Amino acid sequence: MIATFPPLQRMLAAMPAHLHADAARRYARHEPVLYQRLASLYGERADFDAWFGDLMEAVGRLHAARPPALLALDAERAERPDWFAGQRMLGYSAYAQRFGGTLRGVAARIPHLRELGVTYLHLLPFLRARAGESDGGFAVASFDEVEPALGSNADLEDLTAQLRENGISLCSDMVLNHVADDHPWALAAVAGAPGMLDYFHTYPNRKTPQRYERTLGQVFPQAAPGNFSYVAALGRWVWTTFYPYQWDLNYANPAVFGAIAEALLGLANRGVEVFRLDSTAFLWKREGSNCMNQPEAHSLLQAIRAIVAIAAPGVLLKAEAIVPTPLLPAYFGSAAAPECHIAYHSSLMAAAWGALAEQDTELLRRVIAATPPLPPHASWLSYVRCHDDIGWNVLRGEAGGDGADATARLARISNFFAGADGGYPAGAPFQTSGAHAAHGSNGMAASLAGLERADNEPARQQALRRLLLLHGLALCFGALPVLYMGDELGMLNDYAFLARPERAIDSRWLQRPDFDDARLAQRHDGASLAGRVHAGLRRMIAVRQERPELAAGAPRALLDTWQAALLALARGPRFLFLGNFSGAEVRYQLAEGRWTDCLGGDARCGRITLQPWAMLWLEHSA
Ligand code: OTU
Repeated sequence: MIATFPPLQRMLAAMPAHLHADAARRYARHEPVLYQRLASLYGERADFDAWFGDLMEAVGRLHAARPPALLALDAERAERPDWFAGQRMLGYSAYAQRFGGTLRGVAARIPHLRELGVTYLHLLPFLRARAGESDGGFAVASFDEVEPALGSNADLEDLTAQLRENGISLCSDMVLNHVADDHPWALAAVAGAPGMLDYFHTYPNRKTPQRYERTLGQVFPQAAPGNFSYVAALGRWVWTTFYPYQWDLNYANPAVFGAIAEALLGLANRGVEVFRLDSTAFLWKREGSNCMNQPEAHSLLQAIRAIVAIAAPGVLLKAEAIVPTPLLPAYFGSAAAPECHIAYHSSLMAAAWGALAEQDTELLRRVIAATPPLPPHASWLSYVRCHDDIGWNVLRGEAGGDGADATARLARISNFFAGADGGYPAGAPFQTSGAHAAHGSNGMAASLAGLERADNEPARQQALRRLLLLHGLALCFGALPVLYMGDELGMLNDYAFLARPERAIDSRWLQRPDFDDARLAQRHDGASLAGRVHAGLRRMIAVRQERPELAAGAPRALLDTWQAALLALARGPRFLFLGNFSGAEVRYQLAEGRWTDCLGGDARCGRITLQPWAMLWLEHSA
């Protein structure tokens, strides 16, 4: 009668005796939140306690399977719970296929990452993906198997080990919200296997979907309109927030939670140190709401955090919640019930681009002012670009301040990046219904900053300044900054996707080029554009590494500049970031004393001038 044993006993029985004492201590600490959150979601079920016991047995089994090197890492990280929030942490994000061809090819790029100072590599989805189009791997067909075109599970274990030896943590996506329509769970549902339909949200007709649609938003209104798809093989409507082949999982079913938790721990045991929890905001559906950021979604994340804290305590969770600024902090949870260690600050990213477009830092200042201090052992993630669009909707609140028309304002920004009126950007609107609407913008950072269109040296210099300005802010803000593959070399848009009809509808492919080895070879050539970008970034990264006041948790303060285009961000009493987001010179009165230019210029004092799009990193030296 094993099911009547208490859950702790069942967990311990699944692991060898030498792991018992530590595991029992972690269990005592995290079980209250875990049990409470899961009981709040599933406690009404008659079999809840038996299910919870099964879950803890699985957790014990997966902890027992954790390789010794990772157990050692767990112990080391427990000693330094802020290890990921320091000023030496630097991330890099890439598609494995684009960056290295295969996982082995990625391993061969480690010297490039080390030279940049990277300590954290986010490889976009590398698990077995749906056959055919797979939303860049975000339609996962197996959580237990590396995509065969990229390599094997053994290659993944080799890669994580090599990265670890080089001081780089591997971050993997964990696509929680949905699976591919050819994932075994979906196939089993189609085959009529008992219980499998309940892994998904399905409906016999459009009645219920239409009720939900009244309050739902749309992520891909052009490429994949609506949130439900008719699946002929099922004869039913299926909830598909993203593409029709990505079936949303039903977290009201505890079996889904258990399966996902086990999949995550399994990957952690292969050496994944950080999980990017994809689309975390969408996990729970509630009629009459937009089905984002629901309290139950937070309960699910807190339960996952507790399981990780028990079974793989060195592992980090990162929230990918692309939501308005006021809704972001909840993804860190609280001291009593922590959630994710790291959260994307997409408002900061979007507002920085917005500031370039408007030549005004108002949006940016609003976002920074609305960013609360971090809870202990947590970090924002800052970035300039990623594989997705720059989503403008997260800024509706800030853009609508003081009675402004948020839609019109964001549409102007979006049009600007599409190159309207002969502006410098070479970008594309994303999922926008017209010039008066705003959804997102796409393009590589360098193309959006003007490098693609620049046809003379002054234009190139200004584009470079804009590119470095945005990266400078991401590096100074107080976050884990993550570079996007190719941006370190000023790589430009890739238009090849337009030739493939199934991709042409999704301009995010603009920013998914193959890594350019020719540019890589130029990185030390100061006469080349790649070399200029690389050197500029390297210098900032090196300066940041030496300054603890730039760490994620260190204090920050916005200073008044009395000029709309100029952002002044103080980090501690001595460090000052100044950024001119306009094409005109701006002046600024420095506080008394001498200021060293950390990026290599002359020392400054008194009233100074910043050239168009120029940036200064100053340190008070008197
Ligand atoms: C995430 O993105 C991924 O980053 C995308 O690449 C995937 O297409 C998507 O999930 C589905 O797996 O909703 O909360 O607007 O920002 O799709 C995050 C486009 C998401 C992305 C959005 C996003």
